Amino acid sequence: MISVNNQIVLITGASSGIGASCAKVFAQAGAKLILAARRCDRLQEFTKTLNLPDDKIHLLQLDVCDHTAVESAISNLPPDWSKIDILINNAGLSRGLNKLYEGDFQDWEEMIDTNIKGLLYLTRYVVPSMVKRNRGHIINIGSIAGHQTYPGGNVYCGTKAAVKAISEGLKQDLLGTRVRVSSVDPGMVETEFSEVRFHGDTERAKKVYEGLTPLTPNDVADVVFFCTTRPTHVNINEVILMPVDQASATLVNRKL
Ligand code: NDP
Ligand code: 8X3
Repeated sequence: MISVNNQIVLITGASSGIGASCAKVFAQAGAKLILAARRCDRLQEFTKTLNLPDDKIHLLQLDVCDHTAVESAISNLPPDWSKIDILINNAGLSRGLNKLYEGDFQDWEEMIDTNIKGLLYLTRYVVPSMVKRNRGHIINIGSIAGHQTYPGGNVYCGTKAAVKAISEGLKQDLLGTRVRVSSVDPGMVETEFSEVRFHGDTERAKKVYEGLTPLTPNDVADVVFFCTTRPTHVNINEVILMPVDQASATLVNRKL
């Protein structure tokens, strides 16, 4: 196992769920964290719980969909923070569960802009420096939804299938460098994900996890950490992890 002590880890979507858990796990291992999200107040509150000295934490209020903002955030990092070792492309969301032919254009734009274009922007601005230094690791948070499509999942599943293809493409394009790429693809994880999907309908969101034991965001963060701490000649390409209570995107064991 290699150490991430003092490595610079940029996590998008660190104000909640899987991103916040990744921040905790890497903080405990001594990494220096750049945490990004749109909700700066949430990020600041969360950061207090990490109890890190100032030289171990740098916050970015960032909408990953904003191409110019991503460019500016990365190119204006203070010199001590500019050499990113690990990029965790986690920011993402689902919106709605409508049939495709009844879909909402704004929901589509949001998912495509965040899950695909946002991930691409971060990758485009962070990876060149990794290639130059011949070191680094990109972790893309994909999903079981990128492997299996489910009713109403249409566009969200499409974005996660794109993440899968982008991770594979990036791995090929990085061949000949020491830069690593992993896609970590979870099944059901209880976070704010379903609340966001159902536009704040908490009752409907709760039902998604009712009667089964979902993954926790920490379970996913552990796998991300595992990928980054393998010996430097090892690349974990893809991990699919699911709750024991889930057998496929749609087949779950629910005791109600
Ligand atoms: P949460 O809703 O709990 O967290 C999503 C995070 O993404 C938040 O921190 C949010 O921060 C951030 N985010 C969303 N849009 C943007 C944006 N435009 N710019 C910057 N940050 C953004 O959900 P999860 O933790 O579950 O989701 C994390 C990732 O995991 C997503 O990519 C999701 O698709 C994936 N995933 C989730 C699964 C699940 O069952 N929960 C399963 C498989 C994959 P803020 O709103 O402050 O910007
Ligand atoms: C989140 C998992 O199955 O709800 O990516 O789409 S699922």
